[in-house]
Amino acid sequence: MEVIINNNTLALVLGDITKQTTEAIVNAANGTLMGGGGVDGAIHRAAGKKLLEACKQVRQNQLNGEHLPTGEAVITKGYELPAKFVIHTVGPVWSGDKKGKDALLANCYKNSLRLAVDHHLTSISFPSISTGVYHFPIDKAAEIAMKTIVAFLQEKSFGKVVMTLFSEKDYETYAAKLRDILA
Ligand code: AR6
Repeated sequence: MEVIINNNTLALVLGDITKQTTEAIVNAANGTLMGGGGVDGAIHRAAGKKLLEACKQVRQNQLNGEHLPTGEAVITKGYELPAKFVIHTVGPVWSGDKKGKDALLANCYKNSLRLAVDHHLTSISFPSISTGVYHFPIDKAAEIAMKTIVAFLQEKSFGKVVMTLFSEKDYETYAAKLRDILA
């Protein structure tokens, strides 16, 4: 599915984000930035060892050794990936007190897009942040992601945003939300 919003393209695709050829891909990381399972593991495997080194540098130089807070984003090169850059963000974990989690998930998309703009990038691919190991309900997550991206594209002259879904069910959920928002 592909729609044009204010001269920008928003595409939903079924596939593997490590294969995407947008200038940047977004990683659903954890605060340590030291890799993990799911999409994070796939990105680190495909990018090669230098990505972990770059993440260590970011922790040291930009975060004073601390974890990347939930909802925030940092950028590294993409190394062996087709994408030139990886934007790492940390989604909220769906457990305990759910208050404020919607806003934190929206921040992941907003801050990743802001970082892409700051680096003069014109294309970016997102995975479905927080809906794997972090258990954010997909229906809610899809609505937040699509609303945030559509609002951004309505405001800005950016280029192309690709939402990369890893299962047909996820793809259908995001597509239905996007159709609702644009109706
Ligand atoms: N391409 C696109 N999407 C993918 C890929 C891929 N190659 N692999 C998985 N997905 P998750 P989270 C989908 O668990 O919920 C990690 O261990 C997956 O099907 O990767 O934000 C981190 O280190 C799901 O729809 O991320 C963190 O500790 C979506 O990506 C934690 O998991 C997100 O699932 C982050 O959890």
